[in-house]
Amino acid sequence: MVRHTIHLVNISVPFRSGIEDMTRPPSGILYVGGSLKNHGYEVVAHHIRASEIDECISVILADDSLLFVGFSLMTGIQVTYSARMSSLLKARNGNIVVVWGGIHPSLMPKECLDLGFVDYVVIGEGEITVAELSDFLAQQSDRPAEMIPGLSFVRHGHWILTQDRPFEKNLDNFRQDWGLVDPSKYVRPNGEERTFCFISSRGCPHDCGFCYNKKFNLRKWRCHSVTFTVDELRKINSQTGINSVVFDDDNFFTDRKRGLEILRRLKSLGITCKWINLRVDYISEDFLRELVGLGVETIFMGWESGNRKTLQKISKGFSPELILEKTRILSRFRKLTVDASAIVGFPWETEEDIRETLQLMLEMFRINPFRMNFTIGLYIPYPGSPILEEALERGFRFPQDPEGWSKFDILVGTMELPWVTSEKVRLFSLIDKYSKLLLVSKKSTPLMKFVQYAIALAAYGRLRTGIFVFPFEVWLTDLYQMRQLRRNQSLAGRG
Ligand code: B12
Ligand code: SF4
Repeated sequence: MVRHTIHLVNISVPFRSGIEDMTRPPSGILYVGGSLKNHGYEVVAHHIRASEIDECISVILADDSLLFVGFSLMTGIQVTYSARMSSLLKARNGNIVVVWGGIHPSLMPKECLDLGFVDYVVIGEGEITVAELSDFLAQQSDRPAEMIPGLSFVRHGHWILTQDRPFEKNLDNFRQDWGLVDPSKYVRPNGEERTFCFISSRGCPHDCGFCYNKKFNLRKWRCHSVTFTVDELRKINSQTGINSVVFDDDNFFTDRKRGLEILRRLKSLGITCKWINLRVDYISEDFLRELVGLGVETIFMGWESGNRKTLQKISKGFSPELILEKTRILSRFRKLTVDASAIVGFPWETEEDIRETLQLMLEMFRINPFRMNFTIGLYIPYPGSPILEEALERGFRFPQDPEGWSKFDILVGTMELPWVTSEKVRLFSLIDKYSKLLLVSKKSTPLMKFVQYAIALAAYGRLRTGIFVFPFEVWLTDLYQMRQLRRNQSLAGRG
């Protein structure tokens, strides 16, 4: 039998610190790779930095059993990197077949194919589609590409979009293949903690206006069973010695009973989940009590806005009053830290609307002082999101070429939004930095805590009065954090 090898590539992107995050597993290619291996194909996974593109190309070109190269990408700078690498591959060997999959190509298939160096786009859940496409490319099936659901390509100058690929009902039929990478590379050490990021479910039943979920997952939530999830993490634990897990699911607690059972069983294995994502309207006193009992230390909640109209327009399904009510409940759990995230700068928002969000944040701070880690992010229209239409009506346009996508970065804030001036973007960024200073870390030394309380009170004053001239508190904190980061990096280098 002829040997066929598929190379799968995930190019890492700079994250919050500006450094590439190589500590999160490239789950998309691990699932897809697992399925291809089950179908008898050889698979090589490349989770690389942008600086390693040339080296990776050489490895791929040297493989004489290559069937195709598959790229996994989300929206943003990953489009730029994947396009660079795809076009370089094509330039070196025009016969190489390039396949793109993942969130971005699934939501903008035509734009990706128009680039001229992408041969196929796999839309949505990739496991079955990629296996059927491989059979077609390897001429192991009589089925034409047009008959493979979940695929897009160009034939004789015409754009083809095949019928939708239905979601797999039993997610346990799909598995991340940990033999394709070294799992120990994905353990994040922090003191005694050894944390691993894992996906236990897909999708979300809600339809928040700024999120990719409604279009990509059609509000359908699918999950791995409790047993599957616990067994997978048990295996990773015995290989790498992890004692903590972060669930990167869209909405882990869609099924509360299942979620709690997973945490309970993991705890009995010595693996705790210290950080968990929870929707505001899922919060209740007894639920929090269970979570704290199971070792949860931080709740992440997207409260999104203090403006009623905005909450309605983004279909959040809760009101400013509910946010305050849930904050009161959270304040009863003194050991809990809350990562509380909001968005400002929606196309319709006036200065008064944004002020309401900041006022609600300060109200939340008064209810639960020094225990809330606020993020005030700028709204960025993402492909496929329900409120995108309104952004397009206000003159927003996606980048026209792959290089342009490198500026499409929510974290760096280099996006051009017709309804927000660059001056405002700078102001929002400063507000975000001051909001973060409202937290006093439980893990700080007594002296550091004293300094942090003083800075938090100063930040509160700034946010209340709106006076941000000479932001020395932010400069000092930035300087301190940079020093800490360098120190940690040099320690890691020595380790
Ligand atoms: C892990 C993660 C990251 C990691 C990426 C690590 C890595 N190694 O890739 C890091 C931390 C770097 C990251 C950063 C950001 N992220 Co992020 N991230 C995620 C997260 C939590 C999980 C991704 C994942 O692994 N999913 C599980 C896999 C199995 O799903 P999948 O990738 O869709 O794969 C399936 C299909 O798409 C397809 N497929 C995927 N790849 C391929 C490849 C081939 C060849 C084929 C055929 C098929 C295929 O098959 C797979 C199996 O069915 C998602 C949320 C989520 N739960 O999905 C957000 C998410 C992807 N992130 C998002 C965003 C917006 C960001 C940030 C911009 C900002 C942020 N949220 O902080 C930054 C980007 C920074 C930058 N500079 O560009 C959005 C993306 C929206 C979009 N349109 O792309 C998401 C969806 C979160 C959200 N709800 O908004 N992120
Ligand atoms: S923002 Fe969160 S709750 Fe809303 S649709 Fe997306 S994943 Fe679901």
